[in-house]
Amino acid sequence: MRGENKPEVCVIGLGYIGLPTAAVIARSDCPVTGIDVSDNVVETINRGDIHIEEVDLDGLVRGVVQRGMLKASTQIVPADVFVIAVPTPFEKDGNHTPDVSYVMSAATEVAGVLKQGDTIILESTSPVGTTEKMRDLIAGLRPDLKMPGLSDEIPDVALAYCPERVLPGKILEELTHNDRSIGGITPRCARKALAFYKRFVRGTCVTTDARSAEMTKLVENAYRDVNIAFANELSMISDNMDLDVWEVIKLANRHPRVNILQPGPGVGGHCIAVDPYFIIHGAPEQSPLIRTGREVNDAKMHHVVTRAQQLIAENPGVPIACLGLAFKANIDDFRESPARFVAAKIARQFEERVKIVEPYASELPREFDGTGAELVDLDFALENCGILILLVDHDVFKAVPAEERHHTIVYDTRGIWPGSQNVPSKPGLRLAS
Ligand code: SAJ
Repeated sequence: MRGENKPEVCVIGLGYIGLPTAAVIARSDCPVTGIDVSDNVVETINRGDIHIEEVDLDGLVRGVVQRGMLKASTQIVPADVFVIAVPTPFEKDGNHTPDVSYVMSAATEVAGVLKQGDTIILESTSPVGTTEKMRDLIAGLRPDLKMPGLSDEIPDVALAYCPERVLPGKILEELTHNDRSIGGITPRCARKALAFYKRFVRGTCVTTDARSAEMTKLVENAYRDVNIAFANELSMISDNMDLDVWEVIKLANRHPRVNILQPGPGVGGHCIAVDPYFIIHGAPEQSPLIRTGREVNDAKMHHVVTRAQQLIAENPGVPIACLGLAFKANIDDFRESPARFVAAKIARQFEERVKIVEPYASELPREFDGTGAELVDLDFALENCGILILLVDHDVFKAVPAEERHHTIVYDTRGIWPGSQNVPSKPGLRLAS
């Protein structure tokens, strides 16, 4: 513990969540050591630079590194509070089985430097029961330390689960101002974690138990996924009924108790497209709706590919531009991106006819190698391509006025260009979504 009770903090995993979290904690004058397996990430941060694109993060990291409040290392160090923010991907079994091995290896590292009075907080999105599993692992590795929830004795260590719920593009703001669920293995653990979060969180912090907090995180994202699936299902139905889904949703959302989300080319990213499976894995028989939501959102990607192929086949020889590869607007994150999936399919089929516009990319992802597709800027696409497949609602695309695209045939999967001209499969029909 540094002067004035400032805990020494160790953040494990310096990715999209870990690095902003480490920087915000350092800004609250708690000295932070960030741990990452990548030498490049560690060197970048110790130079005061960042390896991920996020609003205002560069200035904050530079500031706390220069003040000596944040340093990075590949070697774990003793601390008073350990925050684990490592990835929880799927196992490679193709069954969407949650892989918590990174969490368990981080816990093993922490066990090696753990001491009485320390607090361990898991932030990684995890299947229900993971925090208890971590406790049991550490209890086995450190029989000299009393772990919470295993006996009536006062434990030597506190353990809690506190999910991040930040939106890429608004991470620093939401890290501080979002409400937080703080789930302790015991109520005492929750109180210790609460005291820590109160140092830098301005949102309301609500304590609960670790399992409820784990489930809360998964439920938030599954709720959004199912709602997006409803919008995407509506858009596929509307396509076949010659209806404008954007118009229908706009009108329906005028109802005081209706709030339909926006259709798109599918659901991407490492959260909404992943976390529902953590629930399904834990309750395969009881999650038909959540499972169907996943299936509908994945089906939407294929629906978009089919309609784009139709439109392109009806306009032989016309140069094509796919607009956007990121999984959502105004970010440089291409993980599990439906836009990337669709554009790669189009590129493999139509080769040199295909141009790709992605303001957040300096080169095309590997799956475009050998396709003949080329990364170009927006102006080139507007001047040289007669078919525009709009896949991501980046602000720079939204800003394209109608007169600059009136000569093109548009497939707008995001509904940002109302009234665009199209040559759909049925004459006179506008290809909306
Ligand atoms: N999407 C639609 N239609 C919509 C909203 C989103 O098609 O109306 C698509 C997006 O284009 C994207 C995907 O869904 O492909 C997910 O985007 P998002 O903005 O809904 O969410 P993420 O993945 O960036 O962040 C989510 C957030 N969760 C919720 O809003 C419940 C964020 O708060 C979480 O912290 C984050 O997941 C996470 O890390 O879990």
